[in-house]
Amino acid sequence: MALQPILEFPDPRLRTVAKPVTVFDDALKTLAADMIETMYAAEGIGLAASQIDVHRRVLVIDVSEEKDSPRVFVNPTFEVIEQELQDYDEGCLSVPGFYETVSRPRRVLIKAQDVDGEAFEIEAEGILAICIQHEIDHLDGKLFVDYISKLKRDRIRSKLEKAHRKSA
Ligand code: QAP
Ligand code: CO
Repeated sequence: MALQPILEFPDPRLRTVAKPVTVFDDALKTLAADMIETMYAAEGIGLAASQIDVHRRVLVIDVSEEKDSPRVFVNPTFEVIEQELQDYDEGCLSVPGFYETVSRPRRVLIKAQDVDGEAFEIEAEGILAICIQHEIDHLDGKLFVDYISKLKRDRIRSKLEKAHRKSA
C-alpha cells in the first residue's frame, strides 16, 4: 500500500471528469487500499480518486466515529429521495483549511458497485449523504467551492496559491 499526494485547488487536474471502471482487477483493489490509507493519513472522511490524480469513478468514505469502517464505492450514482436541503459547513482535503456552507439534498439513494463489481444500493442521510454527493462531484470535476460566491472562491484560490508558492 502506498500513500498518495493529494491535488489541491486550483489544480486544473481536479476538473477532469473521471471515467467509469470496467475492469475489477487487483489494480482496482490496490487503488482502493491506497485511497483509504491516504484518506486516514490526511484525517479525512472521504476521498475521490480524482484527488490523487486517478481519473476513474472510485471513492472511499469513512464517517464512523472509530475510523474503522471504510467503504468503497465504484461507479457511484445517486437519486434524491427527499428534496429537502440541509446546510453543512463543508471542507475538502483538496481545499485544506477552508470551510464554507453548502446546501444539498438531505436523503439520497446511492447505487454503486464494490471492488469485485457487485452492485449494491444504500439509502443515506446526514453526513453520509453530504459526503457521497461531495465525492461524486469530484468525479465530475466539481468542488464545493463552486457552490459559494466567486468573491469567496477567488479569495480561497489566492490564499492557496500563495501557500503553494511558499512550499514549492
Ligand atoms: C468531504 O472532506 C466532506 O480543510 C470530505 O485541513 C466534507 O474529509 C464530507 C479535511 C464535509 C462531508 C462533509 C479538510 C482535513 C478533511 C481540511 C474531508 C483539513 C483537514 C475534509
Ligand atoms: Co473533497
